[in-house]
Amino acid sequence: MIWDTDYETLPRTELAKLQGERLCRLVDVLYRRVPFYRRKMDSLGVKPLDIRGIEDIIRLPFTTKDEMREVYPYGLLAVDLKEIVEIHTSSGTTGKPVVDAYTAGDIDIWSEVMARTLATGGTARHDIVQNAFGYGLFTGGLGVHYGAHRIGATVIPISGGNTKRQLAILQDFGSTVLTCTPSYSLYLAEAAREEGVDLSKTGLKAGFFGAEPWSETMRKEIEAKLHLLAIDIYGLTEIIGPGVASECERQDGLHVFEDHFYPEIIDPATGKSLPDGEKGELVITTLTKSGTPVLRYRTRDITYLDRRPCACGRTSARMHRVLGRTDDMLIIRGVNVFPSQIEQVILAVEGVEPHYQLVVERRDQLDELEVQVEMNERLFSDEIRNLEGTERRIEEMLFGALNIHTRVKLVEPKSIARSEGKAKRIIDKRQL
Ligand code: DLL
Repeated sequence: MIWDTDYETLPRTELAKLQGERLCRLVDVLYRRVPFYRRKMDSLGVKPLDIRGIEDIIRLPFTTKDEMREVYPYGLLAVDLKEIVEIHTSSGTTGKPVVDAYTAGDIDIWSEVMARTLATGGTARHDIVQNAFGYGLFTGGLGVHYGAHRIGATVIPISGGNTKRQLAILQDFGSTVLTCTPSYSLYLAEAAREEGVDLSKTGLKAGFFGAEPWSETMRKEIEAKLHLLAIDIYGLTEIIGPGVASECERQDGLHVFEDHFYPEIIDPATGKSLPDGEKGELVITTLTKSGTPVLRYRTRDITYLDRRPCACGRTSARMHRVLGRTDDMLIIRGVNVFPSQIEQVILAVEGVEPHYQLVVERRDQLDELEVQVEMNERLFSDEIRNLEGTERRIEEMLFGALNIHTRVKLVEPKSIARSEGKAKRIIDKRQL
């Protein structure tokens, strides 16, 4: 279902015009009100009047996460602090967190783009949304919450974790929509099986999953185990939280809500713009936000864009599901490897679970990658199981896909830690 036909199906020429107008206004505001951006523009010799349409965006400076951290906490504010009604931050696990400060108008935009997101999977007023994204400074919980309110659906703000309670609520309240990370949805499915809860008998019909990378194979697994339509949703704290892009029912790329967030793809090494269809780093500019608007933010997420029309009728550019992150990319003996490529291979193997971890070590100057994959109960208890044979077979499949040798280790069911939020897939011991 299309939430806002006026904007979501706007002809592309009109969309470009609107984006151009919004960009000009944004640049003018940032230059006048935010010294951080004025300095950056001055250093490139660009003035607001040089920007006349959306095509001029490539003249503007990029913004990186490190630069944002340097001006923590309020250096990116484009309005008076008294205009701010809510603040979220990134987790800050690798340094100072990045701050997203919302005005009432920004919360309104967030509610709108999240309503568009939830509507893609058919969420409507009569739906009951079990929101298992974490509430708090993380944007997942409140983002979904505002979107569900805008639609008029019933939201159950259960937040992440407490898996038994999730299952009880799911059955007692007849939740029809589930929102959480893809890895947590599989953990829920596993817990349901153990508790004897038949998920095909619940009211679930759609699930909105994101905040971490997942593969097409993982989607199939989630859809089969939870008996719902699984929609990939994308966003990041620096931009607004979830609500930047979402798949439609066709599940063929994520529609970027381009009237609010302008996407570009660049070569991460040179910063040069890349054409549609070519893989590179996604860069986003917020066209309408007031509190902490962002110019050409380098997301570090790798994807590509497709501006061809979608069968659903929306006219916005679609981004391919995130292929990996520039900083999650493992370089193993000179070969670039993304965890998603490994996931795609192992989830196609009979007898293993969608729970895995990658351990990288350096021995005698050589990188070694160990892929730990959980066996399912059947393989684990099978007396004539041929674990070594299975391990070698997966190693061969991985070699076929990645062209590097890995060591595959089948581990006992439940031995890999489950996460209520984002899964931790990589343990890189090389830095120790
Ligand atoms: O994860 C916002 C969000 C909440 C998105 C709920 C979707 C659902 P951050 O914690 O700032 O914000 O993390 C942003 O997570 O740059 C991506 O690397 C990754 N990410 C988010 N959605 C997806 C997705 C939220 N659908 C970072 N697929 C982003 C792959 C994703 N990666």
